[in-house]
Amino acid sequence: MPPALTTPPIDRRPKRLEAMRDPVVATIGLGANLGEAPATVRAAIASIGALAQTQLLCASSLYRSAPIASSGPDYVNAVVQVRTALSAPALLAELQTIELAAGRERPYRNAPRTLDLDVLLYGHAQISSRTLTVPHPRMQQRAFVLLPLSEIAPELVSAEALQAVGDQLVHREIGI
Ligand code: A4P
Ligand code: MG
Repeated sequence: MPPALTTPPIDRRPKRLEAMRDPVVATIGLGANLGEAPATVRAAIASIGALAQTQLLCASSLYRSAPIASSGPDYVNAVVQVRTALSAPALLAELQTIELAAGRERPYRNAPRTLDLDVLLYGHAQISSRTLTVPHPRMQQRAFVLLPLSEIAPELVSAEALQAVGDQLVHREIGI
């Protein structure tokens, strides 16, 4: 009988390279109500699709709605899904870089903004850190998230959830 092997096989997989993590489908909400909001949202969708290790899977139409718990002009919102090998914090950091490039300022909470990019979902992950909460804690309360999300991923939005925000007026705008 041969002696039992005591040395475990060598794990040659790189441990710390972002590039080697399994891709995840992430859902991102976009919003803007200052400046050329439709153009900004469209450009942001292109920027998200151009992120390293990230592939744009689908993008909703643009939707227009009055500010909710915010102020200023109407918002333009959209939702996209990507397949990404970035970690959730790395994805958030990339989205914040895109926000900054679009002139995002944060004078106070819920201030009008040139561009807001929120990680709505990151696969099935539940994340609760100082800088990141996923699923986004307010997404179920917002028609400007649920309507575009139901357009591109209807399986993620129940009829009950849509009904619960049915009093919020959101217009799908094909041409903007
Ligand atoms: N943070 C934590 N979790 C997340 C996440 N899942 N995605 C942290 C993105 N960021 C997340 O965000 C503040 C901090 O939240 C970040 O530094 C990040 O570490 P922020 O974008 O600077 O601040 P905010 O905009 O005041 O917060 P947030 O969460 O984006 O606001 P909401 O609740 O999304 O509301 N009305 C209409 N019609 N359309 C809109 O798009 N948007 C808001 C913003 C209010 N009313 C609106 C709309
Ligand atoms: Mg935000």
